[in-house]
Amino acid sequence: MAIERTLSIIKPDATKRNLTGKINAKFEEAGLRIVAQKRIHLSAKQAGQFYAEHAERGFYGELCEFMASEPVVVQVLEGEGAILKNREVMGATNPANAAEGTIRKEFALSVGENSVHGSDSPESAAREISFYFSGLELVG
Ligand code: RTP
Ligand code: MG
Repeated sequence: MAIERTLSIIKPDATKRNLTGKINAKFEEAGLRIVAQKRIHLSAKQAGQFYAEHAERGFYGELCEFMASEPVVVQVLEGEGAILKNREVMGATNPANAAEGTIRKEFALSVGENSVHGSDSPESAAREISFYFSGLELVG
């Protein structure tokens, strides 16, 4: 399988509870290398731009408000099949459906406050990485 990069976000519910290190350990144990990482505080407008694909969904306003409520850690993960591998390590969107050992099973509070985001395709990974990072910030 090819080496890929994917965009990950450690969401406000997790940064607030000091879970960044525990979540990063899960990525590293799965063979995902953190090649870029920074802590930022999104405005609701920036969160809205990032999640534009969900603009018509009922939870959009709540999602944008939540993502702007506290700082987040945005990061680029690299590894073999990183996009799918990261989704596996994250677990299902709703923690009630997430498999044992996944980040969302262990740490998520609800379907909305579910601790992590991960790109869902090569196209979204490329778009989402360039939303937060310049080429100079990516150290392979
Ligand atoms: P993500 O984009 O954050 O990695 O999560 P995902 O692919 O598993 O889920 P997606 O369908 O893309 O939804 C994006 C985020 O919106 C929030 N959400 N809330 N209240 C709800 O029913 C609901 N559904 C989704 C979650 O924070 C989800 O991760
Ligand atoms: Mg998604």
